[in-house]
Order: sequence, then C-alpha cells, then structure tokens
Amino acid sequence: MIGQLASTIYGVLPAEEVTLRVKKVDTGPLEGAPGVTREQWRVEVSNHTATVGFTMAVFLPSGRDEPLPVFLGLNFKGNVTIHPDPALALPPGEERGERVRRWPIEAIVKRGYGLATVYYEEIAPDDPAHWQKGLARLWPADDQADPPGAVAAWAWGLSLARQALAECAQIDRTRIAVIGHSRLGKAALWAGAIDGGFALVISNDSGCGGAALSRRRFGERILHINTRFPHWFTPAFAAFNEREADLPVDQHQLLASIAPCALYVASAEDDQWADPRGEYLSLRAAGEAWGKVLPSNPPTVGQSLVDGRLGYHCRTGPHDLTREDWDHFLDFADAVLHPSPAEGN
Ligand code: GTR
Repeated sequence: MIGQLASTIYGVLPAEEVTLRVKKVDTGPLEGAPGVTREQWRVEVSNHTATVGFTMAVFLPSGRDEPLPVFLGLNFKGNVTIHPDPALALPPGEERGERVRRWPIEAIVKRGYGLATVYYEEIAPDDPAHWQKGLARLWPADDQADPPGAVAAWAWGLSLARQALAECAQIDRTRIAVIGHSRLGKAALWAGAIDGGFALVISNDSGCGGAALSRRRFGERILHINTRFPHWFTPAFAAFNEREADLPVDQHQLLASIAPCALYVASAEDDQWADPRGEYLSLRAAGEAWGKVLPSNPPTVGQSLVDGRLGYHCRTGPHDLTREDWDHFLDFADAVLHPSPAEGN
C-alpha cells in the first residue's frame, strides 16, 4: 500500500544512507515559564555528497530524569515564533512569539510531555523553484521514477528529527508523537506511514492529500492543490486532476498504513476546504486496520470520539490549530502514551 501511495501521490524517497550528528547548542530555563527547560539542537544530516542541517527547539520539564514522551511537529514561521524567549533565534525577520497560541508549551510540559519543533522551510523551502534547496540536496540528481515532492521532504525531515530525539536519554524513544497542522498535517501523516518509529500520529485539518478522501471531490480537489502547489507531490499525481474516480488509492489507505501506531484526526467545522466529513469517513474506512468499526457519523462537534488507539474530533471555528485541539490531543496522548505529569499538577 505504501508503495502505491508513494508512486501515485507523495513520491518515492531515494534509499539514501545518511548519518546524523546532533549537537545541543543552547540550553536554559524558558523565559517566563517556570519548570520548562529550553534546548536548541543543531541536527546535521550527511551523506557522501553534502551535509544539510536544521535547528530543533526542544522544551522539556526541568529536573526530570526519567525518559519522557514527546510531541514533535514542524512549525510554519520559524522556531522564534512559537515562544517570546529571546534565546530562540530562527529565522530572522519573523515576529518573536507570533504563533504562541498554536504551541501551548507550558500546558504540554505540565502534563508530562516534551515538545520539539523545527521550522518547516529549513527542511524544504515551500516554493516550487527552491524546495529542493533543503534536505533534498542529499538526494541523487538523476531522474528517478516517481520522485518525491516537498510533502515527502517534510515527512523525511520529521523522521530524521525523530531519530535525533530517540538518541536523547531524557526522551523515551518508544513514545514519540508526531503532530502537524494543514500542509504539515499531510507531512505528519506521510511521516507516520514511512517511519514505523512513531507511537502516535496527529493530523490537524490536513485535508486534501492528508486525511480527507479525494474521491469525495469535496472542498479542495486534486486539481486545486496541484495547481497552487505544484511542488508538493510527485508529478504523476497531476494525472488525477479532475480524475479522482480513477485514483488507484485514496487517503483512508494512507491512514491505514499508519497502523498499528495510534492515530488521531482532527477537523474544524468551518474548514470546509479540508472536508471535515471526508476526514472522518477516511478514518472510519481505515479503522479496519486497527480492528475497529467507528460509527457511520462523526461525533457531535466539540466532542471527541476515542476507540482504543484511534481518535477524532471536529471543533467549531475555522482552519487553525487551537488550544481546544491541543486539549483533545493531550487527553488522547494521556491514554496511549501514559506520561507522568509534573508534580503539583
Ligand atoms: C491551503 C491548501 C491546503 C492546506 C493549507 C495550509 O492553501 O489548499 O491544502 O495545506 O493551505 O497548509 O495552510
């Protein structure tokens, strides 16, 4: 199944041997957040031709020795935007702390998790002319059949970031969750499919090319996405522009290929572009891979449905990653990753 998803949609990752070098370049208390330690890691990925690096910001409960579960996600605007701490320094030009509301670091840490994040354009610039200037520099230049696109590059970056985290004594390598919103939700899902090392995959409003069924032809369609973002998928995907019925695979098979890892899909009611119903039906159709039969209709808006290692909610409001979404994710993660919350919580 993964082979067909790769050849039709995401592209086939070259079988490149790479080595990782991880260096902690900064550590200290997170400003204004008692009990949280900030770290910045430089991760260098090399093969025989080049070395490409990225900076991962890691937030951990201070003074804890036992290995912790951790959330890993790419961010849209730079590590500097997820918290106002002046020590966070990437990339230049962005507004410090501008995206704080999407990353409730203190709440996550209080509940006994770490959080790790990388700026997605450091993995692959989101630009049709330049996306290959990131990690894709490590891929061979020769024309391969079904070459990967930027979503696959972001997913590969998540997999490498997971491997870097797995080497850290403070992190429990068996309890790493990957989370992504929107295009980064597509990348999180593909990361969960190609890398069996995650314990939990969370897709938030990932829509077309993510959790939503393409054959429903609702909201964003393959023609839209391939026209606006010609660099996201393998070129062969464009053959299905306005031909969804002919697709040999659909997105429930992407979700199914994540099994037996725990999976949570989240939608937003006003985000019809991402087809909330299509996201739920896709999860339902994938349920068999976990031995689950989910109800025919999604749960009431604002409530979550959890059945073993599968979860879903649709909240009110627009396309976004909100505190309400995180509260559901944390409740689900508590059930599948069993953190030990910080004392006094
Ligand atoms: C939209 C795109 C969606 C989604 C979103 C995002 O423009 O149509 O597929 O990826 O961007 O990532 O914010």
